[in-house]
Amino acid sequence: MTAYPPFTRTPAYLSLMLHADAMKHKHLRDLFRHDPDRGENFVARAAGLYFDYSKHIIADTTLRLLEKLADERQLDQHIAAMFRGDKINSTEDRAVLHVALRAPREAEIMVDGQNVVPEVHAVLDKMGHFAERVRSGEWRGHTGKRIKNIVNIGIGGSDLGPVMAYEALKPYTARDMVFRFVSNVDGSDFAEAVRDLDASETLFIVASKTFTTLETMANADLARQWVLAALTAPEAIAKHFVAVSTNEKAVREFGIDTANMFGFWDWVGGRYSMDSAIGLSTMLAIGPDHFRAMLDGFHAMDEHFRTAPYLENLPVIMGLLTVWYVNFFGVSSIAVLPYDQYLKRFPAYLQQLTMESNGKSVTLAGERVDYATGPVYWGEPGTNGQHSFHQLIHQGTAVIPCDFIGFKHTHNPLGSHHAFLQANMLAQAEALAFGKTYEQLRLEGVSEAMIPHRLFEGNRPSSMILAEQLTPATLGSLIALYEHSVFTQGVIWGINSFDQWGVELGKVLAKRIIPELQNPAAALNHDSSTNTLIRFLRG
Ligand code: G6Q
Repeated sequence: MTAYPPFTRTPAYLSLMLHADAMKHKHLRDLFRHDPDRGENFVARAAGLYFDYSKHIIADTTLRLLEKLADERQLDQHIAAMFRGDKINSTEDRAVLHVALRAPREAEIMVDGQNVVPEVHAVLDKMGHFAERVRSGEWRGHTGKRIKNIVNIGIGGSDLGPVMAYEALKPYTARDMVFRFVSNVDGSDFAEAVRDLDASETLFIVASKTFTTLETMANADLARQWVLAALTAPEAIAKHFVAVSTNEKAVREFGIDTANMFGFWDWVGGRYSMDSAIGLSTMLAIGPDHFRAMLDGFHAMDEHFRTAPYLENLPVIMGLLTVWYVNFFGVSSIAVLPYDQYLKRFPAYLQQLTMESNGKSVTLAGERVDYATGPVYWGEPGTNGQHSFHQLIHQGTAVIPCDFIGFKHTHNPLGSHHAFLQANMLAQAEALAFGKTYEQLRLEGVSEAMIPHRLFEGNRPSSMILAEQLTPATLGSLIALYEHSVFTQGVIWGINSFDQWGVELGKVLAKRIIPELQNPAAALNHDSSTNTLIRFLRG
């Protein structure tokens, strides 16, 4: 890459500053009035997704300037570098190749002189073979009983993706099996997950890239004790535990046969790993064919991101719109509102993907940024959110751009439910954009005293992401859309979206506090608040 100016020194940034001053005085009502075809023009389609971004406070000029910004920040070269396997995660000296996890068998992606695609497919084949054996009942537990229960033990990137995908793809899952997910180092999480399960019918997947994570190893130990308490024989472990990890040695030391270990690589970040072997629970739930369909959905979006011009490119448009609001409108949070109950864990999954990736305040060169970076992502499925927090989005003082996600067809066509759901989604976006004016309220006979309370200013931006149905392929495209949008934002801001040093300090401090809690006589040398709290908790 040739030298290029920092974000706030690009000519496009300065033009966008001036342009934003003008756009802040525009209302979506006027933008739609002046361009009646806006709802058809500000639309992009790719990989089975329809993306309407017409209800954003933008004009053609905004898009041209954002395109220029992407150019000046050399986004295309960064995209090429990621797909090429360059070590763009410089603080960990790693390539960033989640796109290789869904590359077709014949593709070639080189890391350190070696094509990684054959290894990816070898692991997928091994996972497929294993999943078929468990699902068909060929793989038996220690006492000869069929495995009916799968418990995934993992945390963060080794949990949030698998839980989300299991919930999202429930209509495709083996309904005669039970799937549970244990993440927290709170005994209650494990206790509740196994309380009604029979150990002889239960398989644990210990999912941990490093196989050293405190929470996961503590839960894996509990699981081992639980299995041994029921089945007594140490050989039972081999039938009731498999591992997903990059750390073969630690897996062996735990007592899991490495023949039952599914590997992945250091170029897969935790929060980008749900389509690697970390997705073993997903494959067990939906079967290998649906899992591969999900990978195809990811890949379709990858190809679109890699090749489409900026202003036809869904992840690029989405990422640039985020930059537009964060850096030129002072927006600090984005709501994700899936109108599909199966996506109930999608906002939680996105919290990690977006905030662990772009919650950074130094550039790749180690300089402190003098502009805002990653916004807070949060949300809940509609229509539930409408009866709780939407009030603030409609009438609060903060502008919170929303991502609405909806589907033409439901998996459960019951009564008029789906029409009610879709109508509510469209109505929310309409109300946010256009609001309700003083004149409208007056014509409705609302009293002068009540008008300020019932006024909807509108001009609240939102995107609408639609697809035919929530299928494995659609889910893959949707996740890849957000992954690449996050990357686009990171490139514009000049930060490393793929490390997570900010989670380290707390872990180190916790290790020091554990013995202090367990030993009431231990001397305490923290601040007076932490010391007093430790004394309170050790009782
Ligand atoms: C994700 C993070 C983090 C990680 C967990 C679990 O990008 O690195 O959420 O996934 O800390 O790590 P292990 O898989 O190594 O147990």
